Amino acid sequence: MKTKYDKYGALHVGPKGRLVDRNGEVVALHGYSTHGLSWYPEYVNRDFFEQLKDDWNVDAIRLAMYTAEEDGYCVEDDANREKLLGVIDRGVKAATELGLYVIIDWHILSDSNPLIYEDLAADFFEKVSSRYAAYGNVFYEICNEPNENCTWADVKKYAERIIPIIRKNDRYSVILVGTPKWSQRLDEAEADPVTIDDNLMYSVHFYADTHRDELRKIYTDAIAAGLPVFCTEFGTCAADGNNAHNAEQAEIWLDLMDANDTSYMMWNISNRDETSASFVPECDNYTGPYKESDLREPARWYKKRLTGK
Ligand code: IDC
Repeated sequence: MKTKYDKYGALHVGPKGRLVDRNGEVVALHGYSTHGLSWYPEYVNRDFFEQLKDDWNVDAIRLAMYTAEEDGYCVEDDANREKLLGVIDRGVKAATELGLYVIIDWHILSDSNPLIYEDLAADFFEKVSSRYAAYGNVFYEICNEPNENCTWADVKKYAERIIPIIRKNDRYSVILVGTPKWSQRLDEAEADPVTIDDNLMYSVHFYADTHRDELRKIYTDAIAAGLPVFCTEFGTCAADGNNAHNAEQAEIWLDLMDANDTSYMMWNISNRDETSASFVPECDNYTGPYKESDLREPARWYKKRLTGK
């Protein structure tokens, strides 16, 4: 059977900021994000990804590597960094074998400004972009969520350092750039975009029980202006990853994104005891197959949304 990658090939940013395939046809990806790779590496395996692909219609995986949280890439030793690079390698190879797209996510969060660890980021993106230069299915997300004490000018400065490092190795991959305020301020990127490269998209993140019309307006204005937008993370619950699953608001969001061919990735693959996790805590099966009762409500909702079942 032909995989998504066989069908579309390497993607790039086309007219009006839309993601397009090798023939210039508009494509939107629908995926799932891992939880932190330091904490939940078990889910990064081919059998699990295959199930996401076959039973959920997922066509992309986001590998979320925290940088500053416990056991993150920047706060531990070289052995830990090698371990994380190994998990990424396993994830990229599994995704590639299955014809899935894969995002390598430099998951800043408590390190709110990507300039804090920019030297380590430069070294990391040099490593991964040289390693995966020949892989047409890899996206690089250079900073998950810039937040407190971080301006768009800071993010832009960081992007202008990291992008040339990636491009020296890999001329064609799509690079994803986070925006201020936990990846909500597309308007700031639109007012002063990164101009050194034209195969970039800007991230917007929403959590349906927290973010509503105000963020939707920022998003629709950015789309109307032709800004390339990719929703690299969303949740159906509150912004803390927990509390109520708000299916009604989540439907409004995804209908809007579908209408604009925006790609999206749901947070998160794990059995952590929180609403946004895909599996109930009692489920410690990392390869599948899964029973409906293993799934939390948002995961069941997403599966139905993507497959109709
Ligand atoms: C949350 C996880 C939670 C973890 C916390 C801090 O769900 O288990 O304890 O991070 O590491 C984001 C972030 C994402 C957050 C998520 C929910 O990108 O890392 O995950 N969220 O709070 N932005 C908005 C929400």
